[in-house]
Amino acid sequence: MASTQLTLRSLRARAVSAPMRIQPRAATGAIPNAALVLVDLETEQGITGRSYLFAFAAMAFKPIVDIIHGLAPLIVGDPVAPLDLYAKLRQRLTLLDTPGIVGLALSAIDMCAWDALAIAQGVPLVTLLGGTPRPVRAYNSCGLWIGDVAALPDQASQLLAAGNFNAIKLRLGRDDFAQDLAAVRAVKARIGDGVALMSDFNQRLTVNEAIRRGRALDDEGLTWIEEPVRHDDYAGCARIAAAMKTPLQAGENLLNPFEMLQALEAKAMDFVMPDIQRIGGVSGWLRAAALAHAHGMEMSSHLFPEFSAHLLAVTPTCHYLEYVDWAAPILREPIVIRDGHAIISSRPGAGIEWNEEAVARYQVA
Ligand code: SMN
Ligand code: MG
Repeated sequence: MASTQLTLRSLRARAVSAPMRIQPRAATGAIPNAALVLVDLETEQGITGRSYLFAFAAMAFKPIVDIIHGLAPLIVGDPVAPLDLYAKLRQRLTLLDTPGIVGLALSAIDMCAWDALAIAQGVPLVTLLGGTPRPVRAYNSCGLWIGDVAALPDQASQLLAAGNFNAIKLRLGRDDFAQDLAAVRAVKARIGDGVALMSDFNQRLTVNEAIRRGRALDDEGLTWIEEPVRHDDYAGCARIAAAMKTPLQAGENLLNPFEMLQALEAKAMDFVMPDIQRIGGVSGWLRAAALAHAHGMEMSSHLFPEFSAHLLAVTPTCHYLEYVDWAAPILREPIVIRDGHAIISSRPGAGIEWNEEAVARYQVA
C-alpha cells in the first residue's frame, strides 16, 4: 500500500509566555516565564506537524514568528520531506546565513515535518526513525538555581521525589566560589553518592578561573561540569577538560553538526549535549548523533524533553535526557517521567499537541 505523500499547506507560529513553577536563575540571570514559539505545519492532507522553540526573552518573539511566516511562501506546495525542505531553504538563505534566529526557524520546520511524517504513518517518531519506544534515563533540571544555598537541600529532595529521579542538575557560577562549593556540598550531603549530580556554570568563568574551580571541585563527585567558559572557545575548553578529572559537558550552543565536529576534534568536551533547536532539528540531531558515536562520546539532550526522548532512544551513545517541565502548561499530554526515565508515549508523532485553552490564556500578541 502506497502511503500518502504530504504536501505543505501553511506554517503558523504563535508566541506564548507560560508560567514556570520554579523560576530559573542561572549565572546568565533570571528567566521570568517560559517564552515559547509554537509552530504548526499544516498539510493539504489534513495532518498537522507541531514543534516549539524557546525564544528565551519576549523581545525575540516577533523576529522568530516573522521569520517562520516569512519562510512559508518559499515551501508552500512542497512535499513534506525534511531534508529537501532544509536543502532548499538553506540555499535560499545563504546570503543571510543561518545561525541565530533563522537557524531556530529552520529547526522548527524540520521538527514539524518529521512530526507530520510520523503522524501520517501512525507511529511514534522513534519508530519512524528506526527505533522502538523505550524509557530514556533523565535528570531533573527544574531547579537548584543560583540563590540561597540553605534552601538547596530541600529543593534537591523535592526534585528527586517528583518522578523518582536518580539525577539532578545544580547551577553554579556565583561570584564567590566558596558559595558554589558550599552549594555542591550541601546538595551532595542531602542526596548521597548514589544520586548523580550534574553542574552548570553557563559560561560564567575565564579559562584560568575554570581550571581553578574545576580542580577544587574534582573530589566532590560531580557527574559533569557544564559550560565553564565561553561555549565557542574550543581551545580553552580543551585546556580545562585536560586539567580536571570531572568530565566537561557542553554542546547546547552548537549551531550545526559541522560546529560539533570542530568542537570534538578540538577535544573541547568529554560529554556532548546538543540542543534540538540549534543543532538543526531532528535531521541535525541524527547527524550529530553519528559524530558522537564516531568519537565514542556520551550524548545527552538540552531542554525539549518531548522530541529529545524520541531522539535519544535512537542515539547510539545515549546518556541523559534533560528534563524540564517548561512547556507542560501548554501541552495536552506533557511527557511523563517514571522511575527517573522519560516515557515515550505510543501516540503517533513526537507527542506535541496544544492545550488550546492554555495557549489562548498565555498567548502574546
Ligand atoms: C539553561 C537552560 C535554559 C535556561 C537556563 C539555563 C542551562 C541548561 O544552560 O543546560 O539547562
Ligand atoms: Mg547548560
